[in-house]
Amino acid sequence: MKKARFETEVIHAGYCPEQHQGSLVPPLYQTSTFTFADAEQGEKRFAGVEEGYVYSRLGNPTVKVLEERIAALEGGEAGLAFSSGMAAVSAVLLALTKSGSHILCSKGLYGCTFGLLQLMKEKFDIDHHFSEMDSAGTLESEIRPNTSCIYIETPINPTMKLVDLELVAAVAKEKGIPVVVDNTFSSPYIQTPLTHGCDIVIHSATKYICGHGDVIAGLVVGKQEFIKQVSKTVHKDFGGIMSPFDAWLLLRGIKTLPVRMDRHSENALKLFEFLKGHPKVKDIYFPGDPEHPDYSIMKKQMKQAGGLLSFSLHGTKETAQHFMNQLELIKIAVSLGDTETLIQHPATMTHAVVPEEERLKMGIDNTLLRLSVGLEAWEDLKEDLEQALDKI
Ligand code: LCS
Repeated sequence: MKKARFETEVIHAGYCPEQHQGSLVPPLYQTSTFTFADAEQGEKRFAGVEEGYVYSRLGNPTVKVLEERIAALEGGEAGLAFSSGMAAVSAVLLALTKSGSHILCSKGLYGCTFGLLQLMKEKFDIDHHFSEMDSAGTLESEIRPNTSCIYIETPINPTMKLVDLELVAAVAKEKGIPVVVDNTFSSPYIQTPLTHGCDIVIHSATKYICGHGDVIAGLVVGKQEFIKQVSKTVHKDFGGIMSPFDAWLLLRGIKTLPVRMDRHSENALKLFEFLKGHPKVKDIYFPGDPEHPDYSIMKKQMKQAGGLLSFSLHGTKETAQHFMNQLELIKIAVSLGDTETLIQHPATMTHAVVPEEERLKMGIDNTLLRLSVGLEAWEDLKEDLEQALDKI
């Protein structure tokens, strides 16, 4: 199929009905294994001299459609599906490092990614450190001879700080170091890191890609050679693969990604405008805020500001918790990118594993709250926030 516009690719990329009895929707190949016509065919498939499916941990037709679709959307050569975002993160980091390696990271990361880096350090002597990544000079001075990859979240969970992808990619290219970007917060509709010179994209597909809060999944996009290497090693042998049913649900969810993202972003902007001037709100972090320190980066690399914002309150941890408890429509839950608006308290939830000193350095204080703005009528969300703020 010829390359089409994003809104068309989310619906069609990677799938050809003629190859599946004309089925409009990709069929669910809910099978663990595939039969061979004869023993010789089995031998050839295992040897890789004949194309075809063998066993669903090594590949599955439903999952394959999703892998091809996400690769098309991110502008990459190939995709690979995982059982969770963390399975994708750990597979990529294990593929790119070895004992004694060093990983240079953006200043903040999702709590479990932080936990994984700790584990890699303790078990495998794979070191890391956090960088502001705010100038070529800073980056050049922080890259070590054993730096084997640069790992970025932008926007950073949950502080909403941004990293200039072109700046990092340019320095990394000169040094021959791959740049990995966790694109979960933006989805490919808002930001495509590969088109800014980065090498590998990761998604917790649990979030916007799924969009409906009913799947845990991960996706990786990169060069054919890298994806093949991961699929033949960590993916296959550690086995954190995606189930066909989850791929089928994701193929359904992803079709509406552009429509949903537009609405998430519009709703988030409305709530930002309401919260920004509110006397009980101490600080607000939203990339669409013209006063956000990284606003110019947002304009450069993101199509729109997205559906997430964080804000802190005047008061203490208890004030933040009391505020959350007053909400009636907005649900208290981790995860993000769902149709429902969700609020969470990073210091005691998503980033509870990060030691307090490190957490504060990342910019996560005890009153910081993260709002994943859903698809409800923004007026209802605003009224809910308003009545809860009135009670603190
Ligand atoms: N990367 C980012 C940026 C994330 O936010 C998450 C999960 C992951 C990776 C891991 O993905 P998972 O294995 O859960 O599919 N973030 C969560 C969050 O902020 N709240 O709950 C989970």
